[in-house]
Amino acid sequence: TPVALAPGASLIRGWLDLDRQAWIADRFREWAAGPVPIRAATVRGHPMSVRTVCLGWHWQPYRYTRDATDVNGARVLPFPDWLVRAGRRALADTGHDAGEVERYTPDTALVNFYDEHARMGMHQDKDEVSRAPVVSLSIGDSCTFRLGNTDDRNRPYTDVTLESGDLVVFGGPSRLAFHGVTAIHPGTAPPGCGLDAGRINLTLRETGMAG
Ligand code: MD3
Ligand code: FE
Repeated sequence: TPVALAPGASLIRGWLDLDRQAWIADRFREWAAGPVPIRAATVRGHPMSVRTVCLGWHWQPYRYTRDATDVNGARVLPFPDWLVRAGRRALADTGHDAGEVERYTPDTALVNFYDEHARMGMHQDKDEVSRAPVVSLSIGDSCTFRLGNTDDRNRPYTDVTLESGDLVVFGGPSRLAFHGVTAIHPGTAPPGCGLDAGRINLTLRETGMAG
């Protein structure tokens, strides 16, 4: 049953069972190996503490490309159909209407890995042309996720612990809200989730890019 975090933002705890979490963690290890290896993106001259591998389109701050010209020049892996279906099911399960569910065609996943020291500062996701919802899936250690508002990076905000298996859908007025990850909680990954330490977060997005 979904819990509203804010207008347009819904959380479903334990949306992924442990077997699916472990299966996705295995896929993560394959994606991370290449053709474009997982890397810390560089923002204004500094490497992020989070490491990211992309599917479909490659995110380089602050644009999407097909080739990872900031890493090794290779083309990113295609966006798999099973993630399109997962994205649609996520919208349906969080109460989005049938028309929106049918139209939703995520074409990009940003797959983030956090070690126990990694953080993500408050930011807005504005690099997509589409304003379709973002779907977030968490696996491994829990984190403190901070959801702010659309106007002021600093306040007000609500903090929520995201745990392994949790789904969050960010649409409507929450789509352009500031958000970040303020802490990882080491040792909280549940046995059987497929990750011994650290946190994986997948975000599914529609870029709105042609072709
Ligand atoms: C709210 N990732 O990749 S997921 C990101 O846990 C990102 O890795 C965080 O922020 C993570 O850009 C947070 C939750 C999330 C993702 C996208 C959003 C929340 C969002 C877009 C709009 C509003
Ligand atoms: Fe974000």
